Amino acid sequence: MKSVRIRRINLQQKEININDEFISSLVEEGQPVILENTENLDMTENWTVEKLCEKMKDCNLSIHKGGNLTLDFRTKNFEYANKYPAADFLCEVASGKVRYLRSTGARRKDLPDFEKDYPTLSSDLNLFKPERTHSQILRISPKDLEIWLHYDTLDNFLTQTVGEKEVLLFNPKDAANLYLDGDKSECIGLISNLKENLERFPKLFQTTAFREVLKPGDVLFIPALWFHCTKANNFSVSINTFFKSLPDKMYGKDLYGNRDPLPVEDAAKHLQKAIIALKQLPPTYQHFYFHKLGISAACLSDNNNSK
Ligand SMILES: O=C(O)CCC(=O)C(=O)O
Repeated sequence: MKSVRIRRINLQQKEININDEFISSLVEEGQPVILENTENLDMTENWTVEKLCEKMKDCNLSIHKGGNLTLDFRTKNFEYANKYPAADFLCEVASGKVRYLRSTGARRKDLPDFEKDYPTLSSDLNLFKPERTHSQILRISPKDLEIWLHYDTLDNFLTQTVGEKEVLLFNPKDAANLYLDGDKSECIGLISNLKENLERFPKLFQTTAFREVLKPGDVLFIPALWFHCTKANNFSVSINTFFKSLPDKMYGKDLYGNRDPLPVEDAAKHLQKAIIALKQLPPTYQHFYFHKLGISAACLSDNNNSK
């Protein structure tokens, strides 16, 4: 596995303001980048655990609760707990218990809107909001909590406000070597247990890992479809902003920022029809024509599995 560091841009040195024009240039470039030396995004002093308990005292949260710091969405080694008093959650996180907040909207079907949902926090910082923002999500983790490797279909700014967070990203071009199951990877704990993962999943050797440690005030741009996992080095508070960069008509209703664009869903339906049509033929013809039409063996076995 090749390892490279994620490029950093010092906003003050380069006299850059984060505005929609600058954001468009990042999207066009399509590479992850860390914006550093931002104004008023380091909340180390303002958001100590005690101060957060006070600011969030009226909040009841929906959280992830488990016993293993390496969270795995595929095997669900955690459960969801609702109406969790924020003070209890924060004390447990501070003492290293396996708890994780990925904030939801005010009602479950609402998109998370950090500014509106957490006014006592959002008034503390200068969080920029791209014109085509989809949702803004508050994320709180204990030391050493690692989030599974996955991709999202929206572009994303991950703003680190308290604590340090290690991030590991892969280019979408590496998808074939990342052992995918839907939008998640079978490789779990890539940051904490890289050696074990390389032994079990040898195609990882062919990938290039983009790595860095986010510090309070850093903003990581994660382009759509880039795989990412993160690990908090200590008590961590981040906010991530999903925004759209494709034409509006290409996005369906999507609470989590990971629904495939509508043309992809359309293409998948056509592909299913093609597979069903070819399956009318004897096996020798099937293999010949699947190959000729460039339909991969993976599609074929997916189709077999679903039967
Ligand atoms: O660092 C985290 O808590 C998860 C970040 C993430 O997956 C995202 O912003 O999409």
